[in-house]
Amino acid sequence: MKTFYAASHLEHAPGQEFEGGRLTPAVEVPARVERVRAEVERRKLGPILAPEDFGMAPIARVHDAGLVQFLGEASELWHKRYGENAPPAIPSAWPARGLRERPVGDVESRLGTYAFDTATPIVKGTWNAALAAVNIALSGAQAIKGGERAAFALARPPGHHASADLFGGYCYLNNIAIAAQWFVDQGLKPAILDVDYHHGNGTQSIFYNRSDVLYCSLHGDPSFAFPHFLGFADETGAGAGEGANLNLPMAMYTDWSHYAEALALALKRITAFAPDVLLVSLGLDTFEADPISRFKLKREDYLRMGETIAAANLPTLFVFEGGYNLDALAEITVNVLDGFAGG
Ligand code: 6XA
Ligand code: ZN
Repeated sequence: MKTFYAASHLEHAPGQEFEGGRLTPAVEVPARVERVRAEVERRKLGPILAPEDFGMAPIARVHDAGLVQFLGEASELWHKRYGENAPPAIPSAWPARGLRERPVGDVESRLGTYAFDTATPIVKGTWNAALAAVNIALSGAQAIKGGERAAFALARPPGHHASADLFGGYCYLNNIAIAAQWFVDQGLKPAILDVDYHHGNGTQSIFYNRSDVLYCSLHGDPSFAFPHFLGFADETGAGAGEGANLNLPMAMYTDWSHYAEALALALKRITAFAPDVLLVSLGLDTFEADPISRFKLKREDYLRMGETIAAANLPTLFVFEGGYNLDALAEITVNVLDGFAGG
């Protein structure tokens, strides 16, 4: 299986996020991807390739022009306002109910308009890293279109929380949604399976009114898990998209036996949708010792996960998302991919 990787993610290292009432050390760190890359090499999964540059057009198919413009200039505006040595850009006020969005305001107005949390800081290298992550996902998609059975987009920063006009949850541009839209534009029918611990609110909302892309997500129930405000079971799609969104929120401490049942349900729905390609938001934060999540999957369960996904018998693009236990992350990521390859 081909892996797509770019070193530019190393420059996206905010170091801290605002969480639990204080600045805390970031968990979404460059070492995540570096360790996975080393494990891909060690276990000889296949070649590691640099992405191609697909330009801005595929991004514009999914994201609002104002968000894209802002992300591209946010760091510069922030440092003009607060100085060269200012900490990473984090919003401190939002146009919540009754207040007016300011997509053309100053850097604080635009941060509040386009960000939905305080965990997604912007630094100088953020924009280049976000663009590279998109190109990584698109390069994986192109490999699939070229006939590969599977590909691994080792993207960072992750993407599934970013909607058309909001960034948050460590995500700036929605890598997997951009790849799914690219498949649609190539005349192919994609389904998305999101196995990250967190609901992919961005991916859901991008395709919520559409019948041409199926979104299925397995995640911690938003009544206790981020992103808190989307991902409930009664969100089934709207308008033409009614029935093309499946949320399977699960209880705290869910283990493989329950997880496997939900995964089987999701794959049944995916098979019924009869897609040409499957895209997997591969988050590994369902692991029992993940520092920010509360599921109980074990190292060997990820091999089963890969085998189960392979049984759907679809060309499959894996796109890296969350997962923060640095001791296990590389092993469990490659377990999924190995399980798939052997399944
Ligand atoms: C911020 C939590 C962000 C979760 C990010 C993630 N308090 N998403 O792993 O999949
Ligand atoms: Zn996650």
